[in-house]
Amino acid sequence: MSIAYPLEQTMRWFGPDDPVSLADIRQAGATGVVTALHHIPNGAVWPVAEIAARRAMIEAAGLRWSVVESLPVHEAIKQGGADRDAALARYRESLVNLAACGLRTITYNFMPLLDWTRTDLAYELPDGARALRFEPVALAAYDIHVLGRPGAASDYAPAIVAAAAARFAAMDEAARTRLERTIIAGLPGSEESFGSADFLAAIGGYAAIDADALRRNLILFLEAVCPTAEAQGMRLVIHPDDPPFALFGLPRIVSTAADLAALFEAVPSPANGLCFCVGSLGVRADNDLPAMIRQFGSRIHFLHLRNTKRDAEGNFHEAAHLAGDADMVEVMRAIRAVARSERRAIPMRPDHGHQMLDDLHKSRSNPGYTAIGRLRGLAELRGLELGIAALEPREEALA
Ligand code: CS2
Ligand code: MN
Repeated sequence: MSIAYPLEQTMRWFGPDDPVSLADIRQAGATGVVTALHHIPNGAVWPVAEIAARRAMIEAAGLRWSVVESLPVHEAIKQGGADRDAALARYRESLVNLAACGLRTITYNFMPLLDWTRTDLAYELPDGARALRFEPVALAAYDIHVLGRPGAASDYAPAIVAAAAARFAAMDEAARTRLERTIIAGLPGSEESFGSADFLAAIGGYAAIDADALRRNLILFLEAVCPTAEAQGMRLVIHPDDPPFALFGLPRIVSTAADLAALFEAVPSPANGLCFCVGSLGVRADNDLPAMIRQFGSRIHFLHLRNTKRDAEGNFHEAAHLAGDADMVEVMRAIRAVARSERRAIPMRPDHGHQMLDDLHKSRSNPGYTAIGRLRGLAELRGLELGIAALEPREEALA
């Protein structure tokens, strides 16, 4: 069945070292990949030759390089340090080089120091599959007792502080180290990775940067790069905060509809776009996801369709794609409406998936980025889209 303006089905690929190959991704039914030049240090210019070689490798496997995820924003830009202007100039140069190679949708985030954050990478589900999980008590146990951040305890509710002390006391050295690594050593695709002493020092760099100051730095970044992106016909798409609330006393400013509305109002350029990550935004019960898709539809140029399940204690884990708190049917309906009214094929990816079946026994895998769980997610989402599209009026009737 062919449908009008179908979503472009992609998966993330971490490059030649990824245990999941381009052939695996193609067999999962994706037509595109999203990837980055992960070997280039954060902040350095991406040279045309390297971008072109990577693109050729992807195309030789019968796939398209659909989206760049991510072109990282250096801390000098996030913090507004002395090197900001030089870092902005290098960012623009990378954009021009990417456009020269035909890459026009560029993902980035503006989370201070950390990218996505979890406290457990192998949470066992009732069926034996494993998922990523976040527990505020575990985060507080690390923050207060391992990291020893001054004033940390005042950032948590008293019940969490008490539970964190008990949790810490019950952990042996190996468990403490595992928790430290899980939280700050960098999840796949993260731009930074820390040890606790360095992390504590880096947090100090934000002492004078509150949410308003960080917002100003984001606006300054966009004002500096959007004209270049616009001239090249590119879209920068910001990935929301994951999870969508402050951690370690560091501000987070891309967590809610109000955050996004303020951002698009401040920088109206069409190059100022959004990567709508359902799994990130859906962690907050006060984010009305279908309404946000309707509100920001024209800004959405990339979709992460993943689901999460919250509990009463403020924990969440990554649920099966159609099974969490986000009503994926309503989310997909809202997306289809944007795709049809704007007549465009928006790229999507299932984002993360469960570690399941044979992937539970493989020696090497990236947490969240195993093949089979993402294949399952992609297959479910593809079926959902087809089912919804089958009920839409035919394209001819629209003309
Ligand atoms: C990704 C992020 O794996 C993930 O959860 O969605 O790492 C994302 O690529 C970055 O935040 C975008 O810069
Ligand atoms: Mn995401």
